[in-house]
Amino acid sequence: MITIALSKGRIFEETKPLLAAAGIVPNEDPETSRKLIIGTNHEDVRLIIVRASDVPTYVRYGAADMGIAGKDVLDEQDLQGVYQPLDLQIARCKMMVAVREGFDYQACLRSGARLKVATKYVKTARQHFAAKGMHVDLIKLYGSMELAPLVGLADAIVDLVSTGGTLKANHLVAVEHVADVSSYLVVNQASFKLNKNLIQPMMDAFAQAVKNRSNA
Ligand code: PRT
Ligand code: MG
Repeated sequence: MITIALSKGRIFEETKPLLAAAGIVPNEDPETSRKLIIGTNHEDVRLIIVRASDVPTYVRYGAADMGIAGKDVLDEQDLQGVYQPLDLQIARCKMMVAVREGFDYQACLRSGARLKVATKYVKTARQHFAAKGMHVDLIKLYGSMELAPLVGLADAIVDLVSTGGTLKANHLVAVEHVADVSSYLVVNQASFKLNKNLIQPMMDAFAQAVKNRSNA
């Protein structure tokens, strides 16, 4: 039996066609079902529904054999014993630095002022600003980063941007690109060795589906 850890929402929706390409169809929709373990048409494959940021944990400890998680999430975690064999190119977005409209980020950089930055992505943000030689105070948040500059908690945020609608609605502007983000297949290394006969064909089908889509 192979267990695949997924989060509901955009990752589940964009994973469905990849599963279909591997001949796997979930028995239920996690958006409407309250079940956390979902069977599939394939007797050897089941799905578990977890928080996006918990996917690497389930895979690392082998409670799931494989999973799908955003690069944003993966880069924040200890991935010992986990392969990241395939960029699925789904749930794509950009990680950006954003500030309040009218805040002069460039002037702030030039003056060498110490910036307060609120983010859920502390590790990634620390690396980004360190590489630029910037001194920042990082403030860890768990969500709604867009609020922080509006109420004086921070000068800037590091957050994901997709359409840009959320920034706009909150009078924020993106001022710097941190990283392109997409979701990756992650596989427990020990499970891979034990279940190669099941996992390898699934990985090949995902890879082919990603390739077909990028050629389409
Ligand atoms: O919601 P929860 O706290 O459980 O976890 P999560 O937010 O990490 O999960 P989920 O399902 O919302 O996102 C899963 C993955 O999708 C993330 O880890 C990213 O890799 C990817 N992804 C792609 C995004 C976005 N696009 C995205 N736009 N994740 C979040 N957003 C948020 C962003 O943080 C911001 O608040 O959407 C808002 C901006 O969107 P726009 O379209 O207004 O720019
Ligand atoms: Mg979310």
